Amino acid sequence: MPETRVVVLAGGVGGAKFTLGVREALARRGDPPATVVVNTGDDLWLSGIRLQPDVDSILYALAGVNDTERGWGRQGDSERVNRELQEWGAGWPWFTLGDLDLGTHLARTGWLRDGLTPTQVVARLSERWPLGVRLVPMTDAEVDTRVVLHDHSSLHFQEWWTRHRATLAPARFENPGIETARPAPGVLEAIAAADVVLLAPSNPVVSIGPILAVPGIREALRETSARVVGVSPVIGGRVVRGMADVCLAAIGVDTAADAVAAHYGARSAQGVLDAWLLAEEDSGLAAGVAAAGIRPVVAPLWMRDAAASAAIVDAALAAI
Ligand code: FO1
Repeated sequence: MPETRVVVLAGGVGGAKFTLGVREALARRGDPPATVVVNTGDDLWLSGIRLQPDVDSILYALAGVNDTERGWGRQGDSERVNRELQEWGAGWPWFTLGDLDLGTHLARTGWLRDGLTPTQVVARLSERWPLGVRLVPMTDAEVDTRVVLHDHSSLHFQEWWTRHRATLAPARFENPGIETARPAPGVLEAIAAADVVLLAPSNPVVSIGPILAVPGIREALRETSARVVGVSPVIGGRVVRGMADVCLAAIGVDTAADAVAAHYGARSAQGVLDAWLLAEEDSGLAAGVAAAGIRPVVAPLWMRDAAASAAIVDAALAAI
């Protein structure tokens, strides 16, 4: 069996679960480690340190040190420093920085100040544990996601998400500076050399969206000889977690597996998808997906554990 080279576009919590499955499926097949291109739109400066939540969610999950209940941060973490920050009125009272997690942010911030690029920092962080995949940020530029409200005010995505729990109706999402951002080194080459590109079942708007908005990445997906396969983040007409339905509504996309596929679009019609994985609960939508020029693949999509996620990856690889 010839090797299958896989690239994954992924966001945070859903992306982390999916990436565990990618690692397991490819290891079992004897394929080389996947390249995981991670969303950096969630990133922020807080109390003078640089946070990269989606990078850290995937890094910690692959290292087996993630807080699986919360979906972010380190398992068994403490919050002594966080309490001090609150006492000083520093940081955000609604945003918890664990002590172990702060170790990551301090290491990252120090290396950035030493002149390393975010790509070099991610590579350095990845050296600590045998992750079994290659992690790369989507870009080295700072393109933090801003949520623009109907009164034209805007706030950082993380404030909207963690303080307001997405209850403020978004008019649109923006990544200031993304117009002049470039894909991180190696991203375009990995997509061009890939046999398969997988879009993780992450938030299509604030996780996969920013990755596709980095100039050159959408074009690379349309030009690569790889097959591009997306996994629906909607199961049975509902998003699995997070507030992706609020995000989808803001861009006029129904919370439906076929609507999200149409949003990404068929490669034969200015979009990026060759195939789309639908949950069994949504098998009735397969004809609509096919009519949009995208090959529907029905498979169980609940990522209960790494084995379930690996089965999704197997279904995606079998589809092409
Ligand atoms: N999410 C929260 O809901 N509350 C928090 O206090 C919080 C802190 C936090 C700290 C570091 C980090 O890497 C992520 C953190 N998150 C928190 C999750 C973060 O909002 C993620 O970007 C989202 O979960 C979307 O991926």
